[in-house]
Amino acid sequence: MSQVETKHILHSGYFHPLLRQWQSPNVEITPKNLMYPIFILDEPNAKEAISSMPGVYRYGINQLKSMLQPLVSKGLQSILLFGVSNSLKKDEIGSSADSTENPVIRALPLLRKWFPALIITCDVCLCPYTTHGHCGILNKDGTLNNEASIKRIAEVALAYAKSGAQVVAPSDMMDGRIAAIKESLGAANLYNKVAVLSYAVKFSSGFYGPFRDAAQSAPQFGDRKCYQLPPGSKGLASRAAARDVAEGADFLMVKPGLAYLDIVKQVKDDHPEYPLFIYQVSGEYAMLLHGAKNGAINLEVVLNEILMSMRRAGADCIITYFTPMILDMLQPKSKY
Ligand code: PB1
Repeated sequence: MSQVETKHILHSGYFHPLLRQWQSPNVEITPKNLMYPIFILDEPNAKEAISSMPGVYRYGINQLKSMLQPLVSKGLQSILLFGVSNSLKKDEIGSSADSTENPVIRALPLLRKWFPALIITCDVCLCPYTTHGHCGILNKDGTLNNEASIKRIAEVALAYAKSGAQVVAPSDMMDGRIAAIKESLGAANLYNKVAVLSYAVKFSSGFYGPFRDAAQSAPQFGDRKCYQLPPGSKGLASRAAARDVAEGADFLMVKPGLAYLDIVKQVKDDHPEYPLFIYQVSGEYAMLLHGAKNGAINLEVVLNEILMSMRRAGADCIITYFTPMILDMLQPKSKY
């Protein structure tokens, strides 16, 4: 256990040029303000379309380099990995989350080799790998076993860190998982190599449906209302952000995005010294796409307005499935 108080650990928040840029917020949209979520499937050559998210795919490892190269050439600087498994066994504790067969574990060293300048963030959760589909470990009565969950989440975060992730992002919403992850990173002497992006303020929302289809991660019974925040609670949002700051998070996140811009402003006003991420989730992505397809909106114009609202509310980085389209929008326009 490191002798330094985890919240006094600053090096983990700026050991890389991109992280240092994140510590210096601006309002315009540039590639540094974008993080691209990517689904990695445990079928090496697969490229599976996701019907609920047109334009978004599950990629096998052998598809990643050719998919990412053009985006990196256009300025892509950070990605967020989600593992999806068609064949890995699911069990009560999500053993496949950090198995050597896990597609994220297998992709990390390759991605670090192919794209040395890219910041690779890994979502850390058990839901894609548990038989019950919840984000933590359950007691026999179906309630959450929080202590067992945060121990397991810290193990998975450490496995991704050791495999090459420069940022780990626990989306599980268990109480105390940030301190557990920081302690495991400290014990492995990884404080100045791996940052923690906390999904600190994540609400129980109707906007996650397409993702759960994409990641095959829906709860098999009940819901996530006992661990994701109640949609109407500013108070819990404030307390969750303050708690994760105290436990040593390097970056904070509000999720979903559009319906929670007031919370984005609240969190940024409360913690201006922390880079703040906002996640434009799958339901927001699908809603805009279908609206544009049906002629209700001009997608580029409305997307630009939403991105600016997110930056204006205080978000420093936007996690969005529209990243490839935004990178194209940011390309210098040809004069001819
Ligand atoms: O795009 C999205 O909808 C993101 C969904 C999100 C991923 N971090 C979670 C929401 C959910 O399914 O409850 C996954 C939870 N680990």
